[in-house]
Amino acid sequence: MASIKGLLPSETKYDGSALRIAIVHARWNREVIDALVAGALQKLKEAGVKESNIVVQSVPGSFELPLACSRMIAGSHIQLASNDTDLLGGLNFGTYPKVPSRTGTPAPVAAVTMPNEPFDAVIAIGVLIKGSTMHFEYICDSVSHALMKIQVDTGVPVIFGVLTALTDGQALDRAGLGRGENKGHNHGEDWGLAAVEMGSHCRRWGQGKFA
Ligand code: RBF
Repeated sequence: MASIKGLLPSETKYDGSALRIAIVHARWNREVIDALVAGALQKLKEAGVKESNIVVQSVPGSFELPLACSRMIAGSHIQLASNDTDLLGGLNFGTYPKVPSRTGTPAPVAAVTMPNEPFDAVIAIGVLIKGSTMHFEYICDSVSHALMKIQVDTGVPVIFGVLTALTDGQALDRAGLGRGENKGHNHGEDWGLAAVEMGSHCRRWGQGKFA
């Protein structure tokens, strides 16, 4: 019997051409990671995200992902601020579109080029495979809570691209690398689409538009 489980594709096709997206991935379990990152990149590009607006960074393991997301989101705002003529402007978590942080310092409307825009979404990709110690449980729990906290605190969508697999086979299946007849589905593709969808929503919602 067909399973009812899973993500129904969105009826809306989101346009990523104006979005800036970061991917940060761990290097543990590299074969699976590489497939997931490739899947996410493929869907970002298919949605129109420009290559120059995609930043990819790596960290050692999944435990490092939350800090990396947090610093990259902050860094993208600082990069934006340093481009402003208003020296105190810019650090502006969760507010889209960018609005001046103060009034009274008339700054010429700068043509802000895309590579200096803050990230519209960050995709955190890691692969945790259960071993014989409690490491797995601690890392899964702390990383998922920390990633959720970052997105809620900053207002920047953090896409949860962390596989928590009980076996190598489960991890391979979820990256479309299954060794059996069925290769499985590459969840990195869903994360790329989720980043474009959430980035688009947050831009609109930040402008008070809900239609
Ligand atoms: N990182 C992962 O991304 N996936 C893993 O499956 C994973 N397993 C680990 C198992 C053990 C016993 C240890 C000590 C670390 C593991 N890490 C794993 C690395 C972890 O996320 C982190 O990079 C290191 O603990 C350094 O902070």
